[in-house]
Amino acid sequence: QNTFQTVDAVVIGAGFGGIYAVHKLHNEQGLTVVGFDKADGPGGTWYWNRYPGALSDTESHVYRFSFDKGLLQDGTWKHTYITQPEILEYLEDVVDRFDLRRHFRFGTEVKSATYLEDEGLWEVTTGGGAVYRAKYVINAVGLLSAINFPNLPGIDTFEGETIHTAAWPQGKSLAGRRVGVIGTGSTGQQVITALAPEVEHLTVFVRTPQYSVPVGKRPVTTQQIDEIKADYDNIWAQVKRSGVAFGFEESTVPAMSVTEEERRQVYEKAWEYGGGFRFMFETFSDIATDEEANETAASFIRNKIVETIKDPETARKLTPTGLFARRPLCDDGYFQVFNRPNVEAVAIKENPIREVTAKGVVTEDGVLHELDVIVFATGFDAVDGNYRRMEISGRDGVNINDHWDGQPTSYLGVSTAKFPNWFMVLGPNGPFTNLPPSIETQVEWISDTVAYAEENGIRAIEPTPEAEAEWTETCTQIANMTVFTKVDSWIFGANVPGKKPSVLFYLGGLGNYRGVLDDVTANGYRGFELKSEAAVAA
Ligand code: FAD
Ligand code: NA7
Repeated sequence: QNTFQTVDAVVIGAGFGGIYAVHKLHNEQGLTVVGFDKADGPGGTWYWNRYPGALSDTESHVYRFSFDKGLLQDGTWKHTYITQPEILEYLEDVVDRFDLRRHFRFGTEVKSATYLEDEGLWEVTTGGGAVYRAKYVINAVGLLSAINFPNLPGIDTFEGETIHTAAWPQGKSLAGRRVGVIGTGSTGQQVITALAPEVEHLTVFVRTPQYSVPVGKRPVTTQQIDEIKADYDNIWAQVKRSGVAFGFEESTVPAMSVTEEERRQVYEKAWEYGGGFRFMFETFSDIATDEEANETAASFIRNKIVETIKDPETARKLTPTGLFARRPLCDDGYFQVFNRPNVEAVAIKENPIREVTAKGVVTEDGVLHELDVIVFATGFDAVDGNYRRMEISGRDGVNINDHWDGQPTSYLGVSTAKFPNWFMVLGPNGPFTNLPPSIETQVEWISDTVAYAEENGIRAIEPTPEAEAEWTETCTQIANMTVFTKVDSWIFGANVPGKKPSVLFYLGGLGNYRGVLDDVTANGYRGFELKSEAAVAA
């Protein structure tokens, strides 16, 4: 017979989401909470992604928690964007500031969660065999966290090293080595730009070239930081009523409503200032929704790439075609790197990787690209990936993989039918934004809901299948109004072999999302079924 410990709530994950959830539930509500992370410390994304060049592409002053004024006033940063070591240190400080470390079990993977209907409790087991029972489970397992590691033919025969960017060993340097990088998304661009000056030779395997604009990383003065701190109330209010929550007002001007010359000036200014989301959403109102508008931005970026990369053949390999419709990227000198004599681009759509051998990567043209290290910047099994890696079974023994057969769904991105008292932070069909303010929004909603249940003798709360279907339909309709659905990317789960592409985000913006949550709560948890202790006893 297994012995188990009983707590009020189990929190899975120690990134932004898990840290804040433990703080809310324990420090503010006095519940007993145990948090788990398979990492050996807090930080989540920023614990794992220690690759050279890892940087947030949200500006420093809004890539942080907003919930505590003292924390905001004590915060500081050196540049307009913060690096991985700085974010990790920030999150470690938050954990210590709010005395949260003692609630976490690090180096501990959660293997399963099973709902025990008679007890009204979840039974959670860890990789080490520990068993916990809890009324509530809060999953803060990360949406870009489960690694996508493609299985290239012959990879096991490679005599060099392979490293995924999201499992980068602390302090690992590749200086002086011959390195191949597979993947040119946000991560690939960052690691390529950082590695180029220090490695002996860099081979970049480019499958789909991407649109990218300068990030605009600049030093900041103490005075600039003080001005932001003095204005934080307004800044966060604006972030939380905006769409993408990146700290700027989204444009309301359609691209085709101005002259070509005016458009060029707007893009040029945005290019100079920097920022991927700014370029897509602060310039014009319809780049993400109208193909003609989209093409004006896309062609501007293509021209910049061609101007930047000196060798025309290399420029061709790095220049995207078609819609500018993935998560908008920004970089710190990525295209310039291809002018270096030690950097080479291999276009693997036209010349695919045939196999990996002991010495390196062989492409279809028969060329062996000799390598000491292969870096996989191949991204993530986004959004539902970490859920599907656990054994999760809800009411009536329904497994999450069966419940999500075909498409992962949710009601409001935070809950799903048949899984009572089981909450998700950034679950399927949650908001697509600068994420800390969305994470805070969801954690606050979840902890308020837990408080409501505790105060009102609620034994179980879960959404109705109808409410879940309606939310899925809402998210699908909104996604179909955008250009994002027209290209393959992780935003729709179209980046992992065998994964069925589907709508994974609410693209209606954070302001609207917060309005929906408020409305649901104000209307007696519309769409949820609440079962009281009294009803069960009777
Ligand atoms: P995470 O930080 O991903 O934490 C989840 C944790 O759960 C992980 O530590 C994981 O180990 C743990 N976990 C998962 N499953 C289990 C299990 N079964 N048992 C135990 N532990 C488990 N967002 C932005 O808004 N702006 C950016 O600029 C930005 N840049 C990014 C750059 C990179 C390289 C990456 C990968 C992501 C970036 N993101 C960015 C997204 C980023 O993930 C979020 O901003 C945020 O950090 C997510 O926090 P989280 O707590 O939800 O999840
Ligand atoms: P992404 O954006 O999913 O990029 C992954 C890259 O890896 C992309 O260029 C892929 O090419 C490439 N890839 C993936 N699998 C393969 C295989 N099998 N062969 C060759 N190339 C491959 O992940 P990132 O980590 O860059 O960024 C994800 C998010 O995390 C980002 O938006 C930030 O928010 C942080 P493809 O484009 O699919 O042709």
